[in-house]
Amino acid sequence: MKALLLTDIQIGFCPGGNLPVPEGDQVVSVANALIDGGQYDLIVASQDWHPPGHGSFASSHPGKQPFEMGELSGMPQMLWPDHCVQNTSDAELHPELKSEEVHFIQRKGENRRVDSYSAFRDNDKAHSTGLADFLQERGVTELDICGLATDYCVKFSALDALDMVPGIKVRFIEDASRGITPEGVSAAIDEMRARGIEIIDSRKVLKG
Ligand code: VGL
Ligand code: ZN
Repeated sequence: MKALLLTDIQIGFCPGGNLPVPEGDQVVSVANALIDGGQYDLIVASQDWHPPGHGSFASSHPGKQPFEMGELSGMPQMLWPDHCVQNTSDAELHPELKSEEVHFIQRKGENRRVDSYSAFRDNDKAHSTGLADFLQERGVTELDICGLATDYCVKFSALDALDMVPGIKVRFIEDASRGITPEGVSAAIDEMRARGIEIIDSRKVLKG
């Protein structure tokens, strides 16, 4: 079983959104080509889904600005602009993403006291979303990951897939992904590669 995980391709992470990733919207057409390519038995999307006043928001920390480091439940935490608040347009999947072809949407980041970059578990690793069991139950042995942002949610999801789904093979689709900073992206790619994740582009998927 081959699955595709489309990570956080949401309005909030695209230009014009509250936490825009440079060129974030450019992943949409590539993601749609992957969806249409017919290579995947299962397509999953993750959705950052924060309650108002989430502890990762700088606005929840008096005196702090977005992109400063702070602390959340005793752990160092990058403080973000308010983003992807539940039931706001910022949290919606990108309107041009073929989300009608997505079989399952995994929401995350709902606990105010801990951030959840990974689609599989919170940053403190204490609470799992259930996505690892979902993939394992369906017999997924190969998982391709792409989306936003490479240096945060994509990387953490890819590493957790390896740790949490026994025997799974993980690939990162670079041209279907964008990150917040260039340094963050290259460090994330190095880290993924060092863990045995194959770095590919969408052409490799589409030619079968
Ligand atoms: C993300 C920062 C905060 C992401 C989510 O999707 O990469 N980054 N929340
Ligand atoms: Zn978030």
